[in-house]
Amino acid sequence: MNLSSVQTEPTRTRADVQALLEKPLLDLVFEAAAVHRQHQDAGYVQCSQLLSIKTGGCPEDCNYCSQSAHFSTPVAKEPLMEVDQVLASAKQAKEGGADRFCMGAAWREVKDGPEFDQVLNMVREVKALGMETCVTLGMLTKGQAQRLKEAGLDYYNHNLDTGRDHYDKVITTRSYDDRLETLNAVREADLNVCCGGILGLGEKSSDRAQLLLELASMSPPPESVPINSLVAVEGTPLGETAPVDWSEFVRVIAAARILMPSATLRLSAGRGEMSEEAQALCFLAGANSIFMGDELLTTPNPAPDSDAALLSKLGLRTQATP
Ligand code: SAM
Ligand code: DTB
Ligand code: SF4
Repeated sequence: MNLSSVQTEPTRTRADVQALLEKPLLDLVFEAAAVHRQHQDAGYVQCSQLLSIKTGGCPEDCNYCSQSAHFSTPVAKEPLMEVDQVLASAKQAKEGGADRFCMGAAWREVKDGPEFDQVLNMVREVKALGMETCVTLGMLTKGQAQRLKEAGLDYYNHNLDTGRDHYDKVITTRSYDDRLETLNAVREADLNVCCGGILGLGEKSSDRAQLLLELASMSPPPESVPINSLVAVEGTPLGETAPVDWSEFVRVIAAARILMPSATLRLSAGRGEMSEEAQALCFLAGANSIFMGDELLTTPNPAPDSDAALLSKLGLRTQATP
């Protein structure tokens, strides 16, 4: 399969994507780098910062998650944060150079009422700072998506996590189709879709191909695609899982870039366990976004100073670059 067939072939199959994932690594990276340079400014990296606005006690049983009430993890349940606290954190993120602020809640779904109203206020206030806004709140209806849009939301994050065939080995409290239904509601409300997955959930290469195909087949594909490497959290069923090899991570980034040339492709959770060299290869293969700041939602992220040093070594610019 050559590059042009990957880009223009309308009936791409799971086998095609798997063949792409299995190419000699450097050929794959070379192709992805070429696609990246054709479609995007390859010298620019978008920076988002996360905040967990409602931590722990989640009724879902996602096998990887520190916040599920089904597992005994070091993360305690906390109430929804106050708007002022969230705003202070967003201001700090902006001063630190983040251009997008992403607020995450350990909810199964959005429920109409005072807590949702409070989240709408958070979105309004963060937007008023001049930052891009993103939330991830679990399942939601089209009406709720519309209210978020009216409040100034730019992106809704809702990950498919893995391929359809592997999904029920990771999560049993909701279905793949539930996930797709929320993504439709988000799209219908004219919000930007942020949707990606996690590597290291015990999936095979064919499951990764299935996930990538599902993402690339959305019409249109997600504007933002986060690729996470599992952060193994003590107490979760995946807490003892061995880390994904860097070369596997690079493969998925490269294939995602070839399949979704215009997306913002985020090298997301797991950078803390990745060498600078592996991250550099991911940027070459088309990653053009990171989470910045000391913390993801409940787990550590590389320190901002070390990220700034890495980006500077690579000659990559962010919105904060003078
Ligand atoms: N509860 C909402 C949901 O699941 O959509 C929003 C928050 S949830 C923590 C957001 C995403 O973070 C998940 O879909 C998953 O892809 C990612 N995630 C959670 N825990 C992770 C972990 N330990 N390692 C890597 N990614 C993780
Ligand atoms: C995404 O794909 N990764 C982010 C964000 N979207 C919400 C979350 C990563 C969470 C990592 C584990 C934690 O810190 O709890
Ligand atoms: Fe809940 Fe989201 Fe964690 Fe799943 S990933 S347990 S839905 S917070």
